[in-house]
Amino acid sequence: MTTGNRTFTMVKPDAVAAGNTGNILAMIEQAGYKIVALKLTQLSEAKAGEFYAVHKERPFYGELVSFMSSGPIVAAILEKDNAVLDFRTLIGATDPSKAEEGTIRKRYAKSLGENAVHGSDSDENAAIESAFHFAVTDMI
Ligand code: 3AN
Repeated sequence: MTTGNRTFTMVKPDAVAAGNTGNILAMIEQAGYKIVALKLTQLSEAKAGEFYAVHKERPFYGELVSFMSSGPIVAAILEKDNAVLDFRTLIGATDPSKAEEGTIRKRYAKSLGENAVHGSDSDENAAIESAFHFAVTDMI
């Protein structure tokens, strides 16, 4: 894996429940990403807590963990040049009311908490988050 060409994403429980998984994956592919690993899964509260441990001290941590374990998610590893930064642009601002037109969150996010999609914020976290969800043998 070349540094900088992979990112990790989750279609969050709100978007999976609303039937938007296919549309979101289509937007991702149309933006030039190749899907190199993909699975439908559900996080336990413990696993969601571990995934978001960096936010442990934040006031929304409990809400975030309970939401992220509330239903199925779709986890994926995506490949493209400049994957992490370009994907942050594609998903848009954390708060969908501040997200640019044409972004995934502008189109599909409900609120700051239920914001449709996750995207890694650095190459280092992309690698950590990918390894959290996938074995090397799951990746193409
Ligand atoms: P992003 O997902 O854009 O990287 P982070 O890392 O600041 O945003 O936050 C992680 C997740 O925590 C967000 N995707 C969102 O679901 C949730 N979150 C962030 N801020 C809030 C907030 N003020 N209230 C509720 N949930 C929040």
